[in-house]
Amino acid sequence: MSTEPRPPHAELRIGMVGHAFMGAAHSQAWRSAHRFFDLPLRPVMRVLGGRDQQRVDEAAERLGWESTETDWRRLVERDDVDLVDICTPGDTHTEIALAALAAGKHVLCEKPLANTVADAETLAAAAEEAATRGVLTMVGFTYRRVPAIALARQLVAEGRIGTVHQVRAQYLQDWIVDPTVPLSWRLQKEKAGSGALGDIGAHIIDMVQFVTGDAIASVSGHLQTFVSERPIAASSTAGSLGGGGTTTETGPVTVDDAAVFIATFASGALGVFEATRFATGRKNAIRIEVNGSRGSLAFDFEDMNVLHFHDATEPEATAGFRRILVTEPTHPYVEAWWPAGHGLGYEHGFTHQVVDLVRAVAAGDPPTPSFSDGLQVQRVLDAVETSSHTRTWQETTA
Ligand code: SOE
Repeated sequence: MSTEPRPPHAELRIGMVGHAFMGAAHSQAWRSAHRFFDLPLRPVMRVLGGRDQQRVDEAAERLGWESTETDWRRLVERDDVDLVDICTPGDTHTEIALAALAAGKHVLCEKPLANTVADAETLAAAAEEAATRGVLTMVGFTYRRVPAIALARQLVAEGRIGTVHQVRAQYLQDWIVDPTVPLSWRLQKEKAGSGALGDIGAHIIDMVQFVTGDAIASVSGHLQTFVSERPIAASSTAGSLGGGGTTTETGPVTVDDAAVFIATFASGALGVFEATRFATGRKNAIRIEVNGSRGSLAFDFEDMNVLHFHDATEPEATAGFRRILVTEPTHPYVEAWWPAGHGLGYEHGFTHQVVDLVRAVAAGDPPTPSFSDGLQVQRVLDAVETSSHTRTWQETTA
């Protein structure tokens, strides 16, 4: 065995801003991606950003970051950071991402890309300019990288369900049905942009457009707020998904609790969408069904290792939905993990996101979904909101 020291593996040094739920999910991905997948660059968790020194230090210790900053501006300027990962509420995405791109850092930005179409346009333009300098960007629509969803995309692209005619998509949660759940940032328009629509509706818009390879062209929607006043959280750190103490004061909920819309696609296909935080008993159900001329696909995140496939070209006598357990090494992303049948979870989508991003950065190839893809989703969200306010159909084009 050679006694020569091994050359250091080339590194990709990460600076991440935000350390709540998404920060923890992203940290897990940065920690584990290169331990399961063969990556051309080894992610180094260089610095974690957060506003409060004690809290960010504790989070860095727990999540595995080497150092901390309490000012994101210092973090994006640091010479020992190559990529900035933005895991903060939507109202901060634009400023942080623009500063990071200007500083020559690659950017991974949580979804939705921004709170407004105007901001998303600014970001998409900045990303395009940055790409000319070899600086790359990606939006965190992580569910694309659930193996069953990646397989669904493959089957549609291979023509296995023929021409897509109809799609129905639901994202169902119930974490704010209780009216005493505090008024977190996710329920404030100036911070979150919108409610169920942007937070979880954005995911099903991206997933459906990804699986079908088609774009939503027009929408007719309705937004509803069921609980319009909620107790104010005892501290700004009160759980973003409902936990934490409250004060006796209340404040207005300024976003939707539920959003529904019907959509036409560029191809002429038709879609029905529903995003809600009031589906009592549904915790994180993401249900997507795609019907084509030669077959159908159906997925539910509450059974995320499974894809249902109906091949309508099979003889009638034996045709029917078959349950594919998407855990074979031949299925997307699965080979790097466990033996068939052992299954993956929510966190693996984030790991796959890191894997694809690191490979793209190493190759100098633009990753997907791009900021332009994020902008397109933002246009759909905006069209749904305008449709709800004006009671009219809206086009999603610029
Ligand atoms: C909260 O509704 C939330 O955490 C979303 O913000 C995430 O994007 C989704 O993955 C789970 O639910």
